[in-house]
Amino acid sequence: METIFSGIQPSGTLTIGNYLGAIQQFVEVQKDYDCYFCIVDEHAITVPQERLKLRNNIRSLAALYLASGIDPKASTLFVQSEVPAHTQLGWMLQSISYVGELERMTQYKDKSEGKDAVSSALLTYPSLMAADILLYNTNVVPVGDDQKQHLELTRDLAQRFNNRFNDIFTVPEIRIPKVGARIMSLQEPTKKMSKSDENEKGFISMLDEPKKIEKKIKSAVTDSDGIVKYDKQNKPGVSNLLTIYSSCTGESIKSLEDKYEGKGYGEFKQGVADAVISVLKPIQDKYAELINSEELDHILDQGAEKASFTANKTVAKAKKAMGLGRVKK
Ligand code: ATP
Ligand code: LTN
Repeated sequence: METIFSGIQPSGTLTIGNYLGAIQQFVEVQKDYDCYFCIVDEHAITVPQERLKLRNNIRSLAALYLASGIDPKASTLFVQSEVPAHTQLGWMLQSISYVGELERMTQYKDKSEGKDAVSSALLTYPSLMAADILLYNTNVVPVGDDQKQHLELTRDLAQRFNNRFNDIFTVPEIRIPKVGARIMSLQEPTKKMSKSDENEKGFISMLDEPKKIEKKIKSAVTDSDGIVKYDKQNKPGVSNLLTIYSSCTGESIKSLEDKYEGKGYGEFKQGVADAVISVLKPIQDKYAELINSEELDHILDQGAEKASFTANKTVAKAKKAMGLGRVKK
């Protein structure tokens, strides 16, 4: 069976963008692959975090993964910082990453722009991400569109390591959903929806109450045409809502356009809100059962143990290939 790895940062409550771009495909693939899903808390600290909030976000993210349908019997769910092999291999991969290629990453450019105190970890973030993936001999990495560049770098680093030292890493493939790979902000539909957006109206959190979801969708930026039609260039707001609607219901964009032909945005937005609520409500109910349960800790303990087993083997191979440590006499 082939292996899948993916991670999400506990940097806030997940948005519908994270759900449609990432988690929904995780749930889909888990029966066909050996899956590892990670709460990448060491990535989250590349920008400042408040410790108690971070703690809560880690637990909350674990509960959301499970409430969304990640099955701990089929998949390994764990917290990155509980498996030290990630930072160990991350460091080794930093030693073969070039500053120039790291500086070219758009996520680094976006997150460092205009800031004067940028952590060095924000720059070396992709080397740690490559380690996450390469530790498990991963074949496929399901992510949203924004992670393409990081995945290409991961592939380069794997090949570079294999050529320079020893052929130990599997070069992974990227998997991006056909619809929903890039959900945009409700307020600025040319910008990606992001859980760390300062404007709360720009995103729908997976834990937003139905009333709030409805309100946010009703105040989503559209245009003055009054026509429900997919046209990313000229109608980014309506196109984004169509994408959300289609990913939530499975109905094609074309059939949604037909359904709302001659109808106004009011009715259309109500349809979008209903579709989102019907996806999120059952997840929220499940989440409430899990968040304070011991079962959650048990699942994460077992996940860390299982992940460590595989990851430690890879670290040992990588150390040997690079000449780190000793050979005992
Ligand atoms: P942050 O805003 O804190 O940087 P984020 O919301 O961009 O975080 P991540 O934790 O970086 O989320 O991403 C987790 C997964 O969700 C990744 O696979 C990413 O590609 C996907 N993802 C994030 N935002 C979107 C979006 N707007 N549309 C589709 N997929 C997304
Ligand atoms: N960089 C990703 C999160 C992430 C990840 C990973 C995704 C860290 N490690 C390994 C896939 C595989 C992000 O910002 N969305």
